[in-house]
Amino acid sequence: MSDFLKLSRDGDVAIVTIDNPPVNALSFHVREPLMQAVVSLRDDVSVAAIVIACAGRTFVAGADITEFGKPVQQPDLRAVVAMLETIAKPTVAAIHGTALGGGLELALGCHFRVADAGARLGLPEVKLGLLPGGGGTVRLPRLVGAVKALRMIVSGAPIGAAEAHGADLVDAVFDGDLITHAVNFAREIASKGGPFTPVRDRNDELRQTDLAAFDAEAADLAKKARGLEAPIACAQSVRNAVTLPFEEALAAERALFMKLVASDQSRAQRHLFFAEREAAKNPDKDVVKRRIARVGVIGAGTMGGGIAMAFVNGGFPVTLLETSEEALQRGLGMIEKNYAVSVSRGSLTEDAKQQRLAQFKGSTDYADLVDCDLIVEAVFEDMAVKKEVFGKLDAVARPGAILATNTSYLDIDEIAASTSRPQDVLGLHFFSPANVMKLLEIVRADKTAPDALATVVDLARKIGKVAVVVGVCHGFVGNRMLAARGAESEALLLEGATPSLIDKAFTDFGWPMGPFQMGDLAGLDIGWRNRKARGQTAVIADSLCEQGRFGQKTGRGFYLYEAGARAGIPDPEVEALIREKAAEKGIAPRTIGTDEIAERTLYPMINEGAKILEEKIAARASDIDVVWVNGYGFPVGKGGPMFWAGLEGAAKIIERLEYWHQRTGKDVFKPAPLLRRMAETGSWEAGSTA
Ligand code: T1G
Repeated sequence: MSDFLKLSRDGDVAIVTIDNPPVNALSFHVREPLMQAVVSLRDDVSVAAIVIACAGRTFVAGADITEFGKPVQQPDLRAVVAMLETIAKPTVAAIHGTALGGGLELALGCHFRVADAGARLGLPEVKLGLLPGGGGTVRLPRLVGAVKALRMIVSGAPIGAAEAHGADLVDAVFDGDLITHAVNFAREIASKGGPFTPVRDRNDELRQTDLAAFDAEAADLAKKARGLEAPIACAQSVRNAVTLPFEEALAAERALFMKLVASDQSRAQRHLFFAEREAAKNPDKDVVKRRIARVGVIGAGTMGGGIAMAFVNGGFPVTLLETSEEALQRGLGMIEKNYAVSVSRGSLTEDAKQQRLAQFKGSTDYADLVDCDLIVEAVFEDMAVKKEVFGKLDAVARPGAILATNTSYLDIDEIAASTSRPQDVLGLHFFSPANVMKLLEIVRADKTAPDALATVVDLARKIGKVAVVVGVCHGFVGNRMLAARGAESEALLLEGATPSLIDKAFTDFGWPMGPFQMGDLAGLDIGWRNRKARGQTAVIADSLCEQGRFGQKTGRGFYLYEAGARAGIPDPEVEALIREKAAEKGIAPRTIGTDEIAERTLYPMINEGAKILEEKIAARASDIDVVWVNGYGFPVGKGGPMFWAGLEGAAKIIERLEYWHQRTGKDVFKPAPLLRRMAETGSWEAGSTA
């Protein structure tokens, strides 16, 4: 039939096998022969039933994302599904691995769906700034009900085969040889005789929809959209399925899809999809990786405990080391508490919790790290302390063990040089809480061996992290740009802005929270200690810390926190302190607008990103976007700072940076050469090769 699609027979059952590695995306070169196959099998009287299946590791994982933004080649997915629904003999989709997006929509075009027990089914288009454009918003509610469809489509989260069976999305779940089961299932159905009702004509579920309950749920979900268009469009399209005739709802879905696919938000989220995969690619895929069976973590504090959980959750037993039994028990207690919270939320069973806890071995003796293949240090952020720990590690760790530091700022080349094995030293910069946050900045030091680096890049995927390899500089990629973004925050306060005004500008932009809310959450004392260590000052933040205002943990920071409250309220004392410090510096307050806030915080951050690319600390601009979206909450709908710079316009950014450079004389505003080249060429990469 074609290289991407095979036809075979098992007696009177025809099997259509899609074979388009790596994930059987529904590219045009699949859709065309698929359409031909559907038509020929429909009309072949010797065929009593049709099974649609896939070769390789998964069923169809969606439409081909690389085709978006290009002219659509016919037949498109909707035409293939519409043709499928004209078939009178039973059609059965045999699902293994994942049936996602257009893949599930293709399966919804079949009369029946059977799945392997390990299969996952979902419509994740919202994560690409889209909605299901192949009829998913109109057909899925007809099977699982409008509210469940709404939840599945607005979250984009896949469900397992058992849940899908319970929701009538799949008709049977099998273990073992799926194709044989599917053929037998199809033959049995055919033997019972039709008619077989296409999903499009199944309206019973929809008729039971409580529209008021649906709208309440949709309104709730809309609140969490934070300016993203796709979740709203998804909810509207599912609602149309309830209120409009099938064809009208399908046409409305198409119109919404076409609007979203052309939007900057979807382009941004598609950029991130490929950027994450590019970043995770091993710089040296042919190098032989080291074997990692057991992991050691030094320090059982907030970071150490979270890192240890990340490895255990990823299937690795952990030796957790602390300086004293008391500190060790405190750390293990915190870990147990965290798992107990997951059990209470239903995201973990009590059994699973016990199994995971059994993977931890606590110790206060460095000698117990001798059987660890990777050891991650997460102790106090001080160079002397780090060197002392690496000195001890150098003495006890087995030859070939990888020695990693979780420092957020410090010079890893200096730490490596304090050992006799710098080739085994690198940075694994986790983000707090380390068992939750996706991002992992992997810091390649000057002497880090390629096999050590390749080993941890692979390991990151195994523990569910989004990895980005970066070079050594102060603060690496994320924290270095964070410093540039924060450089003007204090100046903006002194000149008349308030913490809540600046934070509102950030949340309006799409961030989960602004810099002052984030500071209060993380603890103002961390930055204070770092500034003191570097001989730097921040008049307002330092004054707050001198008063013991460390943020949420002390109930007062830039905001006031009533007992147990996570949301802070503006504190007149802080505003008075700001005015007092401004007066001391002879700065008269003035009105500051949102544009100015963006120009003096986001533009310097992008400029710093350009310098990071110039210095080859990051391999590509999209890596910086992956760092910021997965580690610092940069809005996904804007694609990350470097992608957003393209939307905002590099020429405009340069013009405003030059204005503030002239006005303030501050280097943070001096446009980087690569930013200028980006303005000329329109791309960071083109600029960086010049
Ligand atoms: N289109 C094109 N390429 C894709 C792709 C897709 N849908 N999915 C994956 N790839 C590439 C990916 O870039 C990588 O390439 C390789 O396949 C392996 O992927 C009309 C609008 C299925 C769970 O959103 O979630 O259908 O880097 O590294 O970790 O309604 O891929 O090797 O060159 O991720 O095993 C909806 C997207 C599309 C699912 C497998 N579908 N894919 O994860 O492998 S929109 C999705 C995934 C749609 C219709 C609409 C994951 C996976 P390279 P990988 P993995």
